[in-house]
Amino acid sequence: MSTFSDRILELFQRHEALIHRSNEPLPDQNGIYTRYRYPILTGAHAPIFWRYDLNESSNPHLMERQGVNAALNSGAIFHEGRYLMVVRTEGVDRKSFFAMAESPNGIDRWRFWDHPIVMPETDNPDTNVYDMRLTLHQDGWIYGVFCTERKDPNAPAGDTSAADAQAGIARTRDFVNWERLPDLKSPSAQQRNVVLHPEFVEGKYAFYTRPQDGFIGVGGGGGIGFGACDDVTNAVIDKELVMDPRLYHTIKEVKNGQGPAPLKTAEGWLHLAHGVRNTAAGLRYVLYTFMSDLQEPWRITHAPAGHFIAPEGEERVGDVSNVVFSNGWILNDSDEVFVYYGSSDTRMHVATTTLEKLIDYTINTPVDRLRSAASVETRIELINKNLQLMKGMKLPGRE
Ligand code: M1P
Repeated sequence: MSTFSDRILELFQRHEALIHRSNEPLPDQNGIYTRYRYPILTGAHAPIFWRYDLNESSNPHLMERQGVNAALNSGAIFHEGRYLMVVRTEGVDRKSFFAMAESPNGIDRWRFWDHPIVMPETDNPDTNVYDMRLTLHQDGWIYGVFCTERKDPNAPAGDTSAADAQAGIARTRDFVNWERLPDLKSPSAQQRNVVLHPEFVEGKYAFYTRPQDGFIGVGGGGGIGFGACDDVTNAVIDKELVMDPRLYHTIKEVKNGQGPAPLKTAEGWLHLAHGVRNTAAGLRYVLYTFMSDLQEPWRITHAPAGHFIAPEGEERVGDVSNVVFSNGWILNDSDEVFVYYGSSDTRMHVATTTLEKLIDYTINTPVDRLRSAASVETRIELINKNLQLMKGMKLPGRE
């Protein structure tokens, strides 16, 4: 018969085996990025001592007392040579909280730090916090902008799900101590997917926003917005410009949102975003990229048609199925890019690529010409160019 301590040992051994499982790159799919066989973080990666009471007298059956349901939409940063994520961790009580995780290579062996982040509250306590975007700002601080959700004070009696989403702002230098600043104020009723731009724009702090009338539906609002404020410690955006609107019959027909903070490149600001469309099976979330002007980051210069990453295989299924969502990516010192994305609001994955490839993809992929006939025209141009080049080549299927 195994003793209580044997069973604890076994729990820790199984957990260590999970953390140390090497990830394997999957065969090249599209020349743009590499996907990996396993998710990089799941609820099961949460430390044993976050979930179990290890005291035999208070937990003789060694039960999980505070389960972790999911590890999803995580912010990311490459900081002093360290690959770090601020993970949206969700307890089985449905409350999300932030927790730091670290990996030696950005791909595998992700391990949570011993304690979750203790995020200070404002005078109006958050019911739920999630989806933090990290920005190392020109002012020297590392900012985390996240969604703070509270019960809608105007909800009719008996409506226990109406909520109010706003952008919470906090800053840190060490990811342990966080200074909470007042929530962003903007002309929109609600906000989600708000991201701080890394540099001052015309001397101001600039934010990507996502104006929305309601909590789930964006209503008459939507699109990726852009707005600026003088003082980040009392962030008030007076004017919000929609820089990337929702568009009929595209991947961002229903809603969209900025992903992580954009990367500065010689060609412009490189952005990653999510787009949502409706289907008979519910909403489908995919990722897309675009480039904006270096001096006027609200002005989009390149916008490839369609999705960059869409849910595949097991990514399609989870607590909210058919979703990929990214609020974190890392550019390391070797110009490698690690795109971190959550699948179906359940687990985290990575796709790796390079800055050069992402720029090439974003600049040279044809735009969405918004009609089937125009899409066919664009494809026929490619086909005809290729058929010329293929003349004289010995290719399988073309003998
Ligand atoms: O459930 C899918 C996603 O829904 C929200 O994103 P958006 O505001 O664009 O609809 C967020 O709650 C996100 O966390 C979640 O993955």
